[in-house]
Amino acid sequence: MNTLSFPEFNQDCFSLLCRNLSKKVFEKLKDKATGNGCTLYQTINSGVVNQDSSVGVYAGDAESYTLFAELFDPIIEDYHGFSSKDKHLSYLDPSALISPNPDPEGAYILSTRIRVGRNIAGMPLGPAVTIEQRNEIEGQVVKALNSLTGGLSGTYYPLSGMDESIRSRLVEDHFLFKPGDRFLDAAGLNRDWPNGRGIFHNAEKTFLVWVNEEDQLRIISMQPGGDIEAVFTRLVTAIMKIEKSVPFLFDERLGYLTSCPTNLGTAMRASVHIRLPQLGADMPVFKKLTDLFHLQIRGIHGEHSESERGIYDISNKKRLGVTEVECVQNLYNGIIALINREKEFAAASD
Ligand code: ADP
Ligand code: DAR
Repeated sequence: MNTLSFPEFNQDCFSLLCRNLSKKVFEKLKDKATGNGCTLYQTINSGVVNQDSSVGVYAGDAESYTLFAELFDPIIEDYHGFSSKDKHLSYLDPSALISPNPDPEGAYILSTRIRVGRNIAGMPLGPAVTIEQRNEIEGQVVKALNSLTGGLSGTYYPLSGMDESIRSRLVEDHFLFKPGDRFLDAAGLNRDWPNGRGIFHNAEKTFLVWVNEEDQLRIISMQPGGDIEAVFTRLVTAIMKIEKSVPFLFDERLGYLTSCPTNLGTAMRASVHIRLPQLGADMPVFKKLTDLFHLQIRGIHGEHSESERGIYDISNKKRLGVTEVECVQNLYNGIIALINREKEFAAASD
């Protein structure tokens, strides 16, 4: 057991960890461990080592969310606006969307991607799995994926032994995860890399599944253009088929459980790559608009990356306390507002 002294946080640390870990909570939790041996030390290490974290904590298993609730609950409320008395509801019906293609001419939206994180019921989360458990997860998930038919049928490519030029091209083309970053590393999510990790995708690369990255599955639907309903429909079909043979880790209150608390609930990130050069030149206005629709701005290579050529990754920020349909509808409504403002700025500059 790691006997921990209260961590030193820099003056400019703004993570949800340093804002919510009081000395009182620390003293209460520092000597506790879950049935899988997950400790407070492991849970907070990423945010202690990386003081530029936005969140700074990762759960090692489902039990961590109850054993360390005095730290996780305020972080969850801070990020999602979801209190310890709230209950998550899931609603995965694409027919409930009101989302005709917002950019049929393709003047703004380059591509649409919707992903969910999932973990396996009965297994620890990534920070606490053993190498044997991770291999068992890979085997179970790949068996389920190889049974998919029609437009979802495809091939699994383990990261171990993958040709470096193929791997880097898949990352560059936005299909494959980047090698685990320092935040994931300090959380124990990169252990035994690249063992047990890989990617499944169909021939068109419109349906993909990441295996054993930050979560045990990242189920992804994506395609060029702005047909959000088609992307969502493909994703829901895939989720329903996979869940028939792979039991997902689900909590009545927190929804689908993930290692990072920002992904709890729907564990869904619905995004577009969208060209907004005028808005990009006025970030205060851009941010005000995205905040209004609970949207997040990322760079062209996802988290911790920069935009290029005025292209941004815009996605829903809230994932818990909203349904999957609301995540996608929030994104859609926000895109309409962003495109309209971009047009106004362009007209004004003519
Ligand atoms: P995640 O979305 O899985 O949490 P990231 O933000 O790191 O992880 O994004 C993963 C990859 O998905 C990155 O290469 C990113 O460029 C790509 N991506 C995200 N949204 C889109 C999109 N709408 N179109 C194409 N690629 C996208
Ligand atoms: N680096 C972590 C990321 C938090 C949200 N993103 C995830 N889970 N990929 C941080 O605390 O900044």
